[in-house]
Amino acid sequence: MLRFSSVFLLISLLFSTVAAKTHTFVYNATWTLANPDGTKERPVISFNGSWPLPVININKGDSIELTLINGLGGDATTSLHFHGLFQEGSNHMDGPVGVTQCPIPPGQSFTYNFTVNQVGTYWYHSHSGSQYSDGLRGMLIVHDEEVESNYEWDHEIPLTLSDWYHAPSSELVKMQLTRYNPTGAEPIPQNSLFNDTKNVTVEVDYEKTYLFRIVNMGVMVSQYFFVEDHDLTVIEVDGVYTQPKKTSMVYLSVGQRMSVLLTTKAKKDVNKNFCIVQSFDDSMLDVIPPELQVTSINYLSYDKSFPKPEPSKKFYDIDSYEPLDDFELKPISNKTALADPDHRIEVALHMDNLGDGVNYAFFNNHTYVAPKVPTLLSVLSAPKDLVSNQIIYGSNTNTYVLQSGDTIEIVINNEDDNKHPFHLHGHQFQIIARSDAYDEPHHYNPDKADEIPEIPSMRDTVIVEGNGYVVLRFVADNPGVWFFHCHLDFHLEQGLAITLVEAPDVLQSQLSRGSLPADFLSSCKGSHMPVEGNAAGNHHDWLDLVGENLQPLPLPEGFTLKGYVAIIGCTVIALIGLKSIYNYGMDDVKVGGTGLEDEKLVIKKLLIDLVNEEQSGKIKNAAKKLEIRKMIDELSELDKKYATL
Ligand SMILES: *[C@@H]1O[C@H](CO)[C@@H](O)[C@H](O)[C@H]1NC(C)=O
Ligand SMILES: *[C@@H]1O[C@H](CO)[C@@H](O)[C@H](O)[C@H]1NC(C)=O
Ligand SMILES: *[C@@H]1O[C@H](CO)[C@@H](O)[C@H](O)[C@H]1NC(C)=O
Ligand SMILES: *[C@@H]1O[C@H](CO)[C@@H](O)[C@H](O)[C@H]1NC(C)=O
Ligand SMILES: *[C@@H]1O[C@H](CO)[C@@H](O)[C@H](O)[C@H]1NC(C)=O
Ligand SMILES: *[C@@H]1O[C@H](CO)[C@@H](O)[C@H](O)[C@H]1NC(C)=O
Ligand SMILES: *[C@@H]1O[C@H](CO)[C@@H](O)[C@H](O)[C@H]1NC(C)=O
Ligand SMILES: [Cu+2]
Repeated sequence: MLRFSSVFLLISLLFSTVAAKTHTFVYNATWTLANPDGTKERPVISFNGSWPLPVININKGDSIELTLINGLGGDATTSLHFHGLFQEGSNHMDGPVGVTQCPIPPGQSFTYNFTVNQVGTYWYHSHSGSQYSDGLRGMLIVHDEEVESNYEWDHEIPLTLSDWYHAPSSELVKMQLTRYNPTGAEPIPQNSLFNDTKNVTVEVDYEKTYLFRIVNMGVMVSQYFFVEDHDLTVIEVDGVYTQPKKTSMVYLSVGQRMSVLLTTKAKKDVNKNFCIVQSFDDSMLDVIPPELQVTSINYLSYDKSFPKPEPSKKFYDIDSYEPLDDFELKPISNKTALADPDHRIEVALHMDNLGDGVNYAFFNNHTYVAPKVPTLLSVLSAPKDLVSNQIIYGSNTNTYVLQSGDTIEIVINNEDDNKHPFHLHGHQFQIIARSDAYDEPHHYNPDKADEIPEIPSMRDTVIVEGNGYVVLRFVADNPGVWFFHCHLDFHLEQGLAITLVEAPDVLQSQLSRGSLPADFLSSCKGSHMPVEGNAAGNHHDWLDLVGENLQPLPLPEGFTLKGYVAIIGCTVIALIGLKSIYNYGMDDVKVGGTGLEDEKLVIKKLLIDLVNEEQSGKIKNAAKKLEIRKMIDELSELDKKYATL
């Protein structure tokens, strides 16, 4: 009997380490109040009234069934993206609204149901507008004994960094996308958070190794992280375990993750506690309000009886920081660089104003505008002979159709002064080349660039420096519709995205419309979105895109807001932009003195030009006509309103 039960125990032990588990969660996303930075209570999005949101821990091979109930009230929609997960065979669980799903309408729910065959540090967040800045984000850690056995540690500590805004996401987006912000200055956060709070003390023992799994869950600003007088050893980036790399400091853009080992000192060598330092990358902030704490201090505590450490002056000298260059990290798999690509996508990135005065972001002169039908549903409903035809996905979705098995290269030439953290859904890519920042745009030239590293760094979110470039490669081995976008959420709202329609023919045979879960379709029904047709919702004539969503018209010929700003309103308008962002509440801004006169002039001139354009009879496209009409109406309204001021 005894022998039998020990065999049974052995079998069940074995089973428990290999058997895949299904983790079931039901969460009602609701508003609650929180004050994580200790300076202002604000509404945040909770799960069942609790915030911060839980760290989800699973093992490789496990499944997740997470039911998200939209209990936000009003007309707020939502969705969830599991950042970094490939969603192999479950593209419809990826989360970005308008790309792979319809928004989850108020009162409805959606079950994210998928299996995870990856390892490492991930996170989940709303992929509906900028909503995750309202706190709808949390960590997801995928454990795997096999890969973890390559390293040694005693304790594992999840850690989130983020920026924090006091205004709700809906207001932040309004601040960004307004003609009062012609320079496209991003809203400045009020604070940084460390594990969704501040002033954290991490208690440690002597001579132990700690694994910090770090995620930057912010919406805008990259952060530096280091621990006074302690080395860090990086062993993972974005779900890719690496050959260990020692450094004194790491840097994480929003969306990026890193796992670092920290070995504590021997008792005889310690007579104090130490600072854990996080700093914003201040080069990403257009203005640094005096009350903004750019560098924040937390504590590594060996002994509570030691006094709190005094931060050194050099912690505040961000210009002197020397973080690890992620380009140097080599995957533990030693995967070598992919050979010359079968398909190269080369895009130039720039920011500019369109006719509505708003500052947009462009790839090859096209800003991303979500289609009327989520792109995945266009793939699933398209006739076989048209499914690989890029035209059906619309002229403003920046869609590229990829062939199954091809090696894809994406070249981003950044013609903007800002750096941008780009995230690819559904894949990890190799970083083939990456330039420094420049004052003037430098396009990638393979003949002049450095040699491609033999074993390139791999990850799913990468920074392209201001006026620089980055070159990425991956194999199109995961059929699906994958978004590729700037993770700086305000830039995504400005349209900085492309859509990769990968192996749509294969995708059609893997996933049929009939097999989509009922809650998927009822989200579309509740959001009044069609579930078939091209980007314009047309399923009769698939090549007819009339009525598709289009970007606003350009500024009228000979009129550039930038030029205008330079000539007349330079300081005035630029200041209005920055100041209004800083104070927020854009539509209430009372433009004073010359500012108002400038504004009146801009409106008048735009109005005249648009009316002329409309009456010229040159515009044949029905959607464009409608767009113009709408703008004329809006501008007339404003013109009337301003005439009385
Ligand atoms: C959260 O609320 C939902 C719906 O009210 C309930 O079904 C679920 O069990 C709750 N989950 C937790 C973790 O409390
Ligand atoms: C953190 O510490 C500072 C300085 O002591 C204090 O002003 C602030 O309120 C604290 N914040 C939180 C969230 O505890
Ligand atoms: C979710 O929360 C909202 C707001 O509190 C509530 O009205 C709704 O009944 C909840 N839904 C479920 C299924 O518990
Ligand atoms: C999740 O998917 C699995 C496998 O496809 C299926 O058996 C299960 O019923 C699904 N669960 C839910 C809640 O839809
Ligand atoms: C962060 O919060 C998580 C979840 O509450 C906790 O497990 C972890 O220890 C915290 N990390 C730090 C560095 O305090
Ligand atoms: C990768 O290369 C390193 C150092 O060159 C070596 O120690 C390691 O065993 C290699 N790993 C694999 C999986 O080949
Ligand atoms: C974008 O527009 C500019 C100005 O009209 C033009 O010079 C450039 O060639 C265009 N770029 C692309 C990729 O179409
Ligand atoms: Cu960006």
